[in-house]
Amino acid sequence: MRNSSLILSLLALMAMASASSAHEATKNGVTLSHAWIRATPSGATVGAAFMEIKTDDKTADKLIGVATPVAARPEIHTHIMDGNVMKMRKIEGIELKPATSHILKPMGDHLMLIELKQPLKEGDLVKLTLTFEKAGSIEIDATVEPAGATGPHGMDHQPASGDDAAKSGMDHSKH
Ligand SMILES: [Cu+2]
Repeated sequence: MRNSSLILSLLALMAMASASSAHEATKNGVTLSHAWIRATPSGATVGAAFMEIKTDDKTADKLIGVATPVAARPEIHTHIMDGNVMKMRKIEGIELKPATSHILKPMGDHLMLIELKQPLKEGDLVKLTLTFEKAGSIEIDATVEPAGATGPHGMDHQPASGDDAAKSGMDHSKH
């Protein structure tokens, strides 16, 4: 393929650009951002991780796996209604259409970190590696937020692309 070396150098440039911020990572048209995890009490064996997964307008892909040094058995989860009880359930993957923002958030799709090897302490950074069918593996650092947090960095919800600080419910007052 005569274009393959051009594509490779473009990918290398994109990798260099995204390396400057571990809180956002882009590869092959898939961007991960605002990754966070809830702090766990000591003795807890399970944690949950959240973030935004965004595709560009040429990219359809599927999240098919997650790995992290802090848990032996991470899984992709969703919530379903069982009668009128909300339950979470393991799923094999998450389909991503082009130009969409898929939000992993509390009470929605999330990454379940099962068999934690250590408690997750507020302020820690935890590496998550998400594997996509086409884009391959993408690494991002998740910040560990307080146990009751509903969003990253003092926000009251998981921000989506296009949110700015003024609109995103930024709340540093800690009421
Ligand atoms: Cu779960």
